[in-house]
Amino acid sequence: MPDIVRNAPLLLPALAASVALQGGCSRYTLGTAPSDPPTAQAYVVVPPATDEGESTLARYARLPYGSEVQLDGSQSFHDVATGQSTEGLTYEWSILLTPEGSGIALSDPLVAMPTFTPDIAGTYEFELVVVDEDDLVSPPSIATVIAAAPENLTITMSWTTGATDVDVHLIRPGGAYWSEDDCYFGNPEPDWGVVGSVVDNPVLNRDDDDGGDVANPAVEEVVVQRPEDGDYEVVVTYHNDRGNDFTVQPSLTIAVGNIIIGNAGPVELAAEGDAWRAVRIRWPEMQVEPIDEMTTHTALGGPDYNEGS
Ligand SMILES: [Ca+2]
Ligand SMILES: [Ca+2]
Ligand SMILES: [Ca+2]
Repeated sequence: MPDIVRNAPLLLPALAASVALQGGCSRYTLGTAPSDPPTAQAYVVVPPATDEGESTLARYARLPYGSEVQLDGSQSFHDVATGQSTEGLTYEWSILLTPEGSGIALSDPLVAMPTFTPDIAGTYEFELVVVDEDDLVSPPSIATVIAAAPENLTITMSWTTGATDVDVHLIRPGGAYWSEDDCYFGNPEPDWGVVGSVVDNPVLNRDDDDGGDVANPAVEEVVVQRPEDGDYEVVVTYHNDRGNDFTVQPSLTIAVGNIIIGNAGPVELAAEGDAWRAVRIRWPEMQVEPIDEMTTHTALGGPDYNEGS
């Protein structure tokens, strides 16, 4: 049991209730102190960060939305002759606050450990009171869940041909290829979303201009920590064949955090300037839709960038 449980005696409400009871209450035998009301303890169960870790209890917890959250009132107690006990307690949870537009419900508001699933990002507040067998009601205890939007949209493009340069492009919702709205080697850290805020900017995290092989594929990677809403497009361009006539076979993996939400390819790009409009990424739905259209750098509006190479 966490130490915080025993360090939260809620003295003032308990004293006030004791004083109020001493007047005309004849339930208690002379010489016996009247019962204090029980103590409610509302917590959020925070899952372990790793498989080996253990869950912890918190008053406030920041958790991703979309997965089930366990509330825990089982540390609530009342004082009995032998110490603290949960026996005879009943639990009453209520929802104090949800983000606008949320439609959540508790699995059962009258059990010690109900669950709910945050359906949109924002703050959820729950109040717990417990009632003992003498119908004494505890002061309320509040648990808060900050449901966080998923983070770290990661687009990874790889290919295995040496002495070639292939590029990944992540194009902002509504944006154009090879512009400020395209994150690629020529624009690796643009300011998208809220101007001045970096958390919604894409970053070209890995770049490669000389290819690789099967054992060590060439990899390019774009990461956006908290993407702005909208439909992103991923384009892959065969930028430079370094004077060789090699065909390249790029493929894509789209992930959110550690969870892969989509794959595409490999496809064949035969000549430099060939481009693959690969996928559309819908955010915040986290849906990857294939476009799979073969085109060219020039047809997409790109400039003549490597003539004569
Ligand atoms: Ca490249
Ligand atoms: Ca920004
Ligand atoms: Ca390389």
